[in-house]
Amino acid sequence: MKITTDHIQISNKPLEVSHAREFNFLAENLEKKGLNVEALIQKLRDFQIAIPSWALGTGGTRFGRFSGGGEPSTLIQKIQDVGILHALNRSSDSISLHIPWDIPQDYEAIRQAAAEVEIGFDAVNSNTFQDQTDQSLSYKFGSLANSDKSIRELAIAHNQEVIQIGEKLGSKALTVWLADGSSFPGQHSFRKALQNTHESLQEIYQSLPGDWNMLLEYKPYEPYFYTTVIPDWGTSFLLANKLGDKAYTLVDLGHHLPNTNIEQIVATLMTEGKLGGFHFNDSKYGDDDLTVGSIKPYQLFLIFNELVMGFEETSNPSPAWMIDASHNLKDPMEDLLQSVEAIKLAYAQALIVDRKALEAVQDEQDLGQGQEILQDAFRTDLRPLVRESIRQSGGAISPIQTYKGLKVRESQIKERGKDSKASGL
Ligand code: RM4
Ligand code: MN
Ligand code: MN
Repeated sequence: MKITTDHIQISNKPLEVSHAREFNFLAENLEKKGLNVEALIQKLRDFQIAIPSWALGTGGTRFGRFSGGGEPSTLIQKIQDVGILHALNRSSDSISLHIPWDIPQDYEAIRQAAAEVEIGFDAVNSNTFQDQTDQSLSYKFGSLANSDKSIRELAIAHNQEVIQIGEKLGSKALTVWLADGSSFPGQHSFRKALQNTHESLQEIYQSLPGDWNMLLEYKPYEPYFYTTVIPDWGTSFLLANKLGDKAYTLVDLGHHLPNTNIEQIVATLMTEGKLGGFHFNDSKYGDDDLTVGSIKPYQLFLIFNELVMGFEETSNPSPAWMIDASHNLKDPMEDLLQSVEAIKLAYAQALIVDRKALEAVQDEQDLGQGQEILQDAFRTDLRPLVRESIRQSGGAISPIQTYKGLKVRESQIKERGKDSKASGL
């Protein structure tokens, strides 16, 4: 199914009057506060969040997987699904591929399919956390960190191949999420594992084209449960620094122990100019990969508050934004639309924070007023502003309502069948 401008116009029609009323009321209030509404809308329109190919199908847990039906079973279908999301909200103009789940067969056809739905290719992701059929050596006990040189070489070669694939599609970054770690004390040497990882990453780094970046994720546990070689932002930052200018730390919201102050991590990384990428999701306990904004919207706002300040006050380059989620109950497409909306809302809230006033109360140590300023922004209902930004970009005033109204999932099931299965997790 392809979403046309007619679809959008017809579904927007009945919403136009009430949307205009809500938006005008909000715009007037924002202008009264001295905010430039047009500029806010432009910033929201420009903010594009990549969709990972693996979030389009139904994920599972280690106990089971319940397919939702109509999943994209080929790369072209995945691209078409991102095209549908982008047509609805004009906010996701790229797809992030995971290799080998998404190895293109016919590059021309893939590039064409993407161009048809006006999307490009975001960072490519390597996978050394699974063994592939016919793989000569196993990653069971690690890949880039493995004590066995030939296994490290295999993992390095895989990452180099991922770069080559990305180059043919126009990607500009390689994201490395290294699962390597240990599940038991004594299983491996921390120092050797880190050293091996550094050396392996160096080799991969040397294969990066001049205009590419390397984004290094971190994660405290899982799939290993005692240690992870890159467990935290500090280790990722250390490696990125050693590697060079093209290496950055990537913050994945689900990759922290509960209650970690992620907004502070963001501030520190931006101060050092090393925040290169961002994976959005929400979590209650661990790497839950839940819908962005569904559990801790205030935390998301505080993170955006730091991001917005970082944009203004540091020279950190604009990070690569991506949703990294896996939905095992909700329709993935609905989940992604909700996630994008939550991200844009948090961004909008951060944009309206009265920064000058906040700085002044910080100097005066007026703690109560500081909270008032932040929460005034957080509690302002900015949904009409986000909707207006999407409408002005040619999208749907209510992307989710339009998605449901057009019965997109039903038509996918008809086209692809009830049991089609997306490659991925
Ligand atoms: C990991 C990590 C990576 C993603 C995989 C599928 O937990 O978040 O970014 O590539 O999951
Ligand atoms: Mn991630
Ligand atoms: Mn993750």
